[in-house]
Amino acid sequence: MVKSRFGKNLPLGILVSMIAYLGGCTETPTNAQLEVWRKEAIARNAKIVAEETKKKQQNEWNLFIQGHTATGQTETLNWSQLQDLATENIKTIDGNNIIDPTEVFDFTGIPAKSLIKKFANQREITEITFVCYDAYRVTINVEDLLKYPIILAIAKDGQPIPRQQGGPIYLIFPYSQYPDLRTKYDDEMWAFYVTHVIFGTEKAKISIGKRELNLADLDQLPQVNLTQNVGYRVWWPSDQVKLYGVRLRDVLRLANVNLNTMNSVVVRGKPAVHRRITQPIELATEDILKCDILLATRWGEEKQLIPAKMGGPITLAFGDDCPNTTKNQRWVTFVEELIPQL
Ligand SMILES: Nc1nc2c(c(=O)[nH]1)N[C@H]1C(S)=C(S)[C@@H](COP(=O)(O)O)O[C@H]1N2
Ligand SMILES: [Mo]
Repeated sequence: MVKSRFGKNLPLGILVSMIAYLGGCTETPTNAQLEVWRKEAIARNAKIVAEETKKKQQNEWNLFIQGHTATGQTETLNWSQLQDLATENIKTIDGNNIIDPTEVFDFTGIPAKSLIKKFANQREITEITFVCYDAYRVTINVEDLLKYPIILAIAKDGQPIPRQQGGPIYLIFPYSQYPDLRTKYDDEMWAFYVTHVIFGTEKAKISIGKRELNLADLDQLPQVNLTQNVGYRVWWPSDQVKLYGVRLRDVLRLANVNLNTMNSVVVRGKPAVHRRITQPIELATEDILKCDILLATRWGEEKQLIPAKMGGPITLAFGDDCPNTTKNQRWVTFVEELIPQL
């Protein structure tokens, strides 16, 4: 864009045509003609603004690498770092292209293998979980990620990947090159809008104001278990499941939150949909005192820790004794933070 003497930002194209008009023509344009040009200029401008906005959204997309990282810290990759890591091209059909399932695209992206080599504490992990903006997640064996060029694509045929096609970061599998891969990792595994890569499962940790509680802290509280259907989105049994954990009210008390003055608590999970300021997951103190709202850390007959594959190590669960309005709220996975509201 060029700064015009009118003080507004005008796209170069409009300026060039204005200059061409001023210099080249002798006839005065009619009002109707001016109106057409004006409308064309507005349309062009709107298109440029829309493209800039899209580019901006993509440029602001980060990828967080967590769990058993080599440094023990979260690694945050910004868009330009992601572009530098996007060294692999994979020509393949798109598992989710229902219009023409045979159409081959040229995807450019970051090989999962290079993320492992660069950032993982490889001895500690057997699987990696990819978490998406919408709380969807997929988990893949490290062995397969090292064996096959499974990539986090950031471009498709040289163009940024639109949201409705899984962008800006889309986990893709080389189906065309390795057709057998499809039986092991079907279309469901092509994860859209990936935001986090988790090596193994993180250590349980939850922050409440300035307090941070770990698994040992939670295990000291009275233990509760539930056997019921769960409200998590994917990769949980669809029938009755046993969940073990602690009551939210006990966790809040342990963190010295005064439940007499707290109005509600906002529960934040890792996935971006669980963190929206405009649509918080907010539980009223009244409900927290009345029914079993749990932070679950274990599940199943063997009372195993909840793995990243299932949204662990900490998930939010509602007991059957909770009113429908409460238990029909989102069952938050990867719970990270409780924010008391006074
Ligand atoms: N982020 C994200 N990725 C996703 C999904 C999703 O809901 N969210 N659905 C999965 C499933 S179950 C399928 S079959 C394909 C296509 O999903 P769609 O039919 O909702 O487009 O994308 C997969 N990737
Ligand atoms: Mo699906």
